[in-house]
Amino acid sequence: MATTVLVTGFGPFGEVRENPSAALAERLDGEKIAGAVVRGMILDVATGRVGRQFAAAIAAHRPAVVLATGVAAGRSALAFERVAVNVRDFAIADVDGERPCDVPVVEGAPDGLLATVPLRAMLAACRDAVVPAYLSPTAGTFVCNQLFYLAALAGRREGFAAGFLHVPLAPQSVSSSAEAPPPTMELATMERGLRAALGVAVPGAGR
Ligand code: PCA
Repeated sequence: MATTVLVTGFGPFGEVRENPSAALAERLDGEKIAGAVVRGMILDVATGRVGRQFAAAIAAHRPAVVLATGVAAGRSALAFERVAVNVRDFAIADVDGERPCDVPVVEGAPDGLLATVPLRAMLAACRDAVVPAYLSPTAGTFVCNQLFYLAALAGRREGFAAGFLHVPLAPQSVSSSAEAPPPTMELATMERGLRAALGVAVPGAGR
């Protein structure tokens, strides 16, 4: 059976009506990268439901690699997250109106879990593809961090590599206003970086 890579994106939330991570997951769904089949899936920004949605995707696709993605307004480049923390502390409500404060993602589980995808190689691959990227020390404490934590924990149990990529806003999600807009990146550039990074994340590919 072909190796599968699961790429998740998130739907809209808060002021983000078009989430670029959803577009990326859609664009990559069904593609072949480094001999692996990519499955793209869009998850809801819902703290009470994202775990079940993710578990169903894992059961359906049995991936060797999971790269979850989400948008982070204000980021200027692709941000590969190093560490997921076992806390949910939301600055805004999720799409179900939930807003946990200082609640663990998984009760009794470790405080932090590191990404298990090859971050340095993925970063180098982005640089080779001329896509600005960096290693970020925090994915925040919202739903993206929650999913990253769940993926990192499940990956240790089930034997897949897990990572999280935060992307900038796309130009189409930023309305013109009198104030200086946040940094943006074209979707095509994000996609190029993501493809390059996945190309070295597939087990046995180019390492
Ligand atoms: N970004 C949010 C959640 C969904 C998304 O795309 C975050 O950074 O937590």
